[in-house]
Amino acid sequence: MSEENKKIIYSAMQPSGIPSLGNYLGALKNWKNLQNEYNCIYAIANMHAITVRQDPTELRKKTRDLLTLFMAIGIDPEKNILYVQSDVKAHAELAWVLNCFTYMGELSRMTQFKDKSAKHADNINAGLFTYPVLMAADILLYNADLVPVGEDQRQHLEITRDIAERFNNIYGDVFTVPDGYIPKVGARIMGLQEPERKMSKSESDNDNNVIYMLDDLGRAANKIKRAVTDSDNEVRLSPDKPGISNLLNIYAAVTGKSAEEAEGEFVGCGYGEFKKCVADAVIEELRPIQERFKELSSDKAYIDKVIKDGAEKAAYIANKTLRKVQRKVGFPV
Ligand code: ATP
Ligand code: LTN
Repeated sequence: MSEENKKIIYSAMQPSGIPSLGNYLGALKNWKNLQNEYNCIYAIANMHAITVRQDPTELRKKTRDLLTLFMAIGIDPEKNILYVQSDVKAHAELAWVLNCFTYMGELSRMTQFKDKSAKHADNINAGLFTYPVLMAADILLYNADLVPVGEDQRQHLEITRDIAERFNNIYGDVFTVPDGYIPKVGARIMGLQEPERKMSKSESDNDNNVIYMLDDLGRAANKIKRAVTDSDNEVRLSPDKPGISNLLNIYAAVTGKSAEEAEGEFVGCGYGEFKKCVADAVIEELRPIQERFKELSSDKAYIDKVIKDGAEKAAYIANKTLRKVQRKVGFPV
């Protein structure tokens, strides 16, 4: 299919920490797999990241590291657009306009807002509240058809669609109304120590709960071996076996199988042996990514160039949409 006829994929990730295995299996792995079939645009959502306090030096480093990791996974910056959100001013400008088409009531129903304000009770800022509006601006600026994300972002995609439709109803067909692309397996990886809560790169107090993509591989294997399970020693999927079900999901997502296929492979297998198989699969997935990350990180000039080129390509598309919106609402453009 020619480049012009391909559908547009857009997604972003916050540089709020080193990505977790959850980020990888829920989002990044798909991002890589989609790059041949679609025109893909992937951003580092550093404007979203400052909705919770960040150390400035650290944030700059995490931003570069995340972009480097995108490439280490195999996302090609020549075929796709990789860029840093704050490099493209149109995001902030469109977010303001969309704020005026979003209701307080709908924002206050967002579960991520409720969770984050409970966690950061000393800093419930307006940015945290309007976070989904900026996310809608991200997606709508690029006329995205599909947005590959994990399960936790489903509600934010719904509000994006609502905002787009509301705007289109008033001004005509300005925005493409996007669909989510949520994987069947891996869309919600749970913590290894708290399998009833999602694995999160920045919200965990217990290091053993999360596998970070750049973890020492021996350490990653140990985290899996220490993962919380239960006492009946049967490897099967069940809502009352959240730890084992999570490990089965991880294994399935890494190997590209369904959760049921994975379950079938381990019938009659003890927990020790099962955990070893999961650990081996995860490690073999992470090893080449870590090696490539190390190589790429040493080429500072190349990363600078990818960031600069990405910003230019993204701004070109974003500015076209922004100008259209500004004309529609009556700004003198
Ligand atoms: P934070 O902990 O800083 O809030 P996060 O780890 O939840 O961040 P995001 O940057 O908000 O990650 O999300 C990046 C992508 O990873 C999103 O598409 C999100 O749906 C996906 N994702 C995050 N956590 C998981 C998880 N545990 N399982 C599957 N996908 C996930
Ligand atoms: N809120 C998202 C990150 C994000 C995003 C986006 C995802 C910011 N802008 C646009 C998809 C499309 C999250 O994963 N927490």
